[in-house]
Amino acid sequence: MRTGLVAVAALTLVLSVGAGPAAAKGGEIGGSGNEYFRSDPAGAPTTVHQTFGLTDDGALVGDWDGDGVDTLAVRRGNRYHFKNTFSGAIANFSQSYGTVDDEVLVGDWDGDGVDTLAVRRGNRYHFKNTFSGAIANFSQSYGTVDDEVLVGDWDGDGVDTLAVRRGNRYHFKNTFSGAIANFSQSYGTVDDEVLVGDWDGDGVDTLAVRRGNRFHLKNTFSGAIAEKVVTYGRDSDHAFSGGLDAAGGTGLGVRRPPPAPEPAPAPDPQPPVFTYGTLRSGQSAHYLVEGRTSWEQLTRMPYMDLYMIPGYTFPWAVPSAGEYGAVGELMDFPSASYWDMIARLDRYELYDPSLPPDSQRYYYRTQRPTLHAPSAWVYVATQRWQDYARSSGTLITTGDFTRW
Ligand SMILES: [Ca+2]
Ligand SMILES: [Ca+2]
Ligand SMILES: [Ca+2]
Ligand SMILES: [Ca+2]
Repeated sequence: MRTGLVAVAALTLVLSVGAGPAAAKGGEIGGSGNEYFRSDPAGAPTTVHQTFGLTDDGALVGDWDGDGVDTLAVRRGNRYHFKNTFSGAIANFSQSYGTVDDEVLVGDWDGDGVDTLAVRRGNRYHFKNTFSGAIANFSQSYGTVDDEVLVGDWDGDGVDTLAVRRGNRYHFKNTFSGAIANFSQSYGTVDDEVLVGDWDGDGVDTLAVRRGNRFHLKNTFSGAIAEKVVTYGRDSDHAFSGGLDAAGGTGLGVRRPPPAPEPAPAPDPQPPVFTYGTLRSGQSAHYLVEGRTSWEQLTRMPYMDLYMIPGYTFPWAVPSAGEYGAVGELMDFPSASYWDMIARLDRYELYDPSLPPDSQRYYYRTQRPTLHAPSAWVYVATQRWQDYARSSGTLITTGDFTRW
């Protein structure tokens, strides 16, 4: 995949050819994500890969500076942030227009080569020819409130106008007055996603339908057969159209949804036990587990301190804010004997799993992460013993009972 840097260099080359009519058309791109991929009109592999805005922004494409290149804008409420290049995170300028609930359209309503906004309310459209001021330059009623609306230059005069879709029938309007369509066309099916662009670079915008990642490009207003079929992007992408250069007609683009988060691993039904005191290798109670483990690993348990308490010869695990934590050994047991071993350790620690933590004699058993296991059983001092350890005990500063 080519990088954005390469694409910008290519763009500079193209710009010297000279500006032509804007070619991006229509409404918001839809979907989510802040990664955009663009291709040239021939449907070549990605020539621009751009990251812009936030994943939940509304997104639009248009020629905001009249150089013949269609670029992105993002919408947040009724505020629009326009970008004139394919790289960099900062918008070139911004505009507020309409309300947060308006459906927004992009087109070149006055034929000056610059795309601007329009908002739709029901079947009434309020067109703006500049990027400042709240008042529409003119308005038009067309079609019904239920119509899907498209924008394009259907007659090649450089001015974008509306079309409405009803099922798979499209009613094209070349002017901003009058209720009667200039002409109509049937294309594709009622379920097709439709795009508008000048696929053949003759200055006239026509339809394309998208099925999965295949785009059926139509260059005329009659006949059911696509002149060209292009494969681009992924089924899960949201598609749009836009011109990458001044001369070559409209290309395809996709907005890619952010990757789904990795599913959390299933919790270990038999996590290892983190031993930090007398159960450790060489310590007085190690005989309870010696020769019965399936796996052992020296490790640390962050956010756990070890204390000695006067009158006792074994350490007490006390939750703390310390990232270094307690040193100990992870011990796992064969699956067949696992719960027998846990029961054996519970008895040794005087832990009764049928009682809540505060009802335990010394310790309660809970799970905590360690450096070498996402979760491990650990016997933690009950709240009463935690308080006593902090007030009257001695912190094992090394975190290691065997080196204290
Ligand atoms: Ca531009
Ligand atoms: Ca314009
Ligand atoms: Ca026109
Ligand atoms: Ca055309």
